[in-house]
Formats: sequence, C-alpha cells, structure tokens
Amino acid sequence: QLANKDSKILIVGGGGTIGSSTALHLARRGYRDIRILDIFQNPSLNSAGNDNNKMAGDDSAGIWGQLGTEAWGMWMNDPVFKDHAHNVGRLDLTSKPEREARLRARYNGIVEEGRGDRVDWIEGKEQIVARAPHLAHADLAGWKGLFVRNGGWVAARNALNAVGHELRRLGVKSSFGTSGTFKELLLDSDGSTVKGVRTVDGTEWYGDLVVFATGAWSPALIDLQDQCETKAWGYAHLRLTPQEAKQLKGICTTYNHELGFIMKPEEDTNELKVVNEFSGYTHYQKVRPFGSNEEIRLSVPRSNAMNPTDTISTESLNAIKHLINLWLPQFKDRPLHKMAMCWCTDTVDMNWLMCEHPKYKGLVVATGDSGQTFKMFPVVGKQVVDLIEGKLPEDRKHLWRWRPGAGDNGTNRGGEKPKDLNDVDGWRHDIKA
Ligand code: FSA
Repeated sequence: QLANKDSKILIVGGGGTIGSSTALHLARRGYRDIRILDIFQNPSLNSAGNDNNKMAGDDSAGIWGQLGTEAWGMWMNDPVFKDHAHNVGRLDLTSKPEREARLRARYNGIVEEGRGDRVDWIEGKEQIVARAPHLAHADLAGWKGLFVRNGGWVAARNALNAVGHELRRLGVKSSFGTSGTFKELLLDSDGSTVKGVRTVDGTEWYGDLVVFATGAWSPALIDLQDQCETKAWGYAHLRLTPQEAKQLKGICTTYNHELGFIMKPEEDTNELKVVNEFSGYTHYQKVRPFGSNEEIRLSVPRSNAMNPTDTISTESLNAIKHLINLWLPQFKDRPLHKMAMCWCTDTVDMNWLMCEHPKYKGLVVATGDSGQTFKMFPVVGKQVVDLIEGKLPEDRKHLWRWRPGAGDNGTNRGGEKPKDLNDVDGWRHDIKA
C-alpha cells in the first residue's frame, strides 16, 4: 500500500494516456487529492494518444487477453468511453512466416482458453474480402491472420478529452506549461524518499506519492537503466470526397504487419489516415535524466507540437504510397497531407514498465507503452492504482517489474534495427542547427 485516500498524489504526464487513466481510477476510487502535471493540458499535444483514431480490440490470450477483454468491455459500456469506440472488427494480418507463427500462437492461445468465439483465423482473398470489401481490388497474396470480432477503432483524442472533462468534474487539480513541466524530484534528506516534484518554473509541488507517466519522454526524464527505447512512427492523410468517404464508412480496421494500417475516414473532414508499419525511428541525443550522474546518449522525442514543420521521412511517405497503391489503387496519385510523427516508448519484451522505482521510495513509474496502451486506455490506470494499493496480482507485477537487462523471451517487436531520424531525409523543414 503506497498511498491512502487522503495522500497527496502527483501525476507527472497526467495529460496523456497512462497518466489520465491513472487519475481517473484514483478519483473513482475516492482519492481526494490528485494533481496532474503536464506541459500541455489534457489531451496533451505531446501524447501519442492525441490522435484522431487508434486501433483497439480484444485480441490476445493470457494477461493481455484478460486486460483486453476488460478494456473492450469498458470501451463499449463505460459512460466516459463508450461514445468513442467503434466495434467494426479488426484484421490483424501478415504474409511473413515469422509473424504468422506468432499470430497462430496468439490465436491458439485464445482458443485454448475457450474464448475462440472472439476471433477468426482467416486466410486467402475470399475470406479477407468477405470482412473487408474495400480490399476487393488489393493484392492479398499470402495474407493470413486474425479477424478480431470485439474490436475496431477508438476516437483517441476525443476519448482522452472526455477523460480530461471527467477528471475536472471529479475535482482532480492540474498545472500546465512551465509549472507543469517536470524538472526534478524533490527528495528527503535520505536522498531516496520522494517528497514531490520541482517543475521548470521552480515551483515545488509536494506529494506523498509521485506517479511518473510521461510516455515517450520517460527515459529522458528519469533514469530507467535502458529499459525503454523511444521511437517515432509517422502517418499521412488522404482527403476524400464525401462520396468516397461514404464508401469506406464502417470498414473494419485493416492492419498488415508488413505494410501498415487504415481505419475509416474522419466523419467531419473525410480524411483517411494511412500509417506504414516498421521498426520506428530513434532520435538519439545527449541528455541527463534525473538520477543519472552524467549525460548519456538516449533516444528522445522531438515534439511535433514544438516543431510543427516536421513531417515524415521520405521512406515512410513512400511506404504509405505503396500501401495506398496496393489497397486503394483508386487513390493512387492523390496528394498526401497532414503528416506527422507520433512518439512511443518500447520495452525490450513489449510489456509495460509499471512498478515502484527501486531507487526512490514513493515514485511509481508507469510507462513502456510498447505500441499497445491506447487500446488499454480504460484499464491501464486501474493497473497503476492496483499497484499503489498493493492489489496487483503477482503475475502482472512480475510482467511489469523493474527488469534492466532481462531480455525478451521471444516477445520483442522483431524486425529490423531502427534507423535514427538523423540518418533519414524528408521530415525536417526548419533550419538545421
Ligand atoms: O497491433 C497493434 O496493436 C499495433 S499498435 C499501433 C502502432 O502504430 C504500431 O503499429 C507501431 O509499430 C507502434 O508501436 C505504435 O503503435
């Protein structure tokens, strides 16, 4: 038990996905003194969750399966979340043997748990097009994988915003700008008990417990001993006519591990977001995270909000064009616009890093998204609060423990080693320093 209902709790990064979910569950359980700190107000412009849409669904076995089921249940039924989720189904496909083996194992795991009614194994054009008529003209040679029935997409930014409103309604306090931006921890004279946080304007915020939910910024802000690597992925948009958008209305979320993914076009703008899939880009810089004795080289985000002229690399743009040529050849030569990069942080084994920091008593880290947190938005904070209350089941505690150097158990992202943004062209349009 790391806190009680009267404890002062500070959530660093509270305007983003993990932080605002944590604040929501704390407030719902009756914690009375919660303060969110973030550079931007919820929905934070620095959050990967600040995006039109994200894939979601109940698509796994084991612990992630339990969480996925609970999350999708809340996406469907919880008053804060339910207006933002769309149960149109999700294809999770591949044409690579290595990925196929993983998808098979996932499928078999779900079936063995007696929950095979949630997913279908599909392969071949006919079965795919039956679920995804929009791929009727696509080259689907060798594609196979899962159709996730309880899933589809969620309107991410709107959901984040809805949680923000709910937090204000529940009396959660917040500070933004320089008075919300983390500078350092305040420690007791013992040097290891956390008393609060100093923000960049010099304000000292006192707290009994600090939750660190700073997403892709985490490894640069606090020493995580190399457990998280921050990377960027890009997207671009196609602008459709109202008629074209109508034809894609209600399509299932369509994901292919080698190519990328699409969801349905935005209702108000008729824009279709297109994303390519790859290992992501690192962005190595010299930084000195709190708790590190010296400057170290780490991959750190380059905020799109702070660098609004950044777009995406030429090779990402080409990969997006390639996907469009293959899937939606009718839009082959249409210009792409609204391009940006989203920043996430991965652990080696793609499980969260969610535990008390071993060096600092009273500091809980909740990070290590690994590309899967937004679908868990309704429940991720519940895990953090269970951890705080000493109720997190042992198997979950173990999965998300502090584990420098622990290796991957065959669960890592796989694929090629990420390139560094400094080594690719096309994304940077300001004056190079
Ligand atoms: O299967 C999934 O739920 C993919 S998560 C979405 C995504 O864009 C990844 O495809 C990407 O590789 C990165 O992890 C960010 O999240």
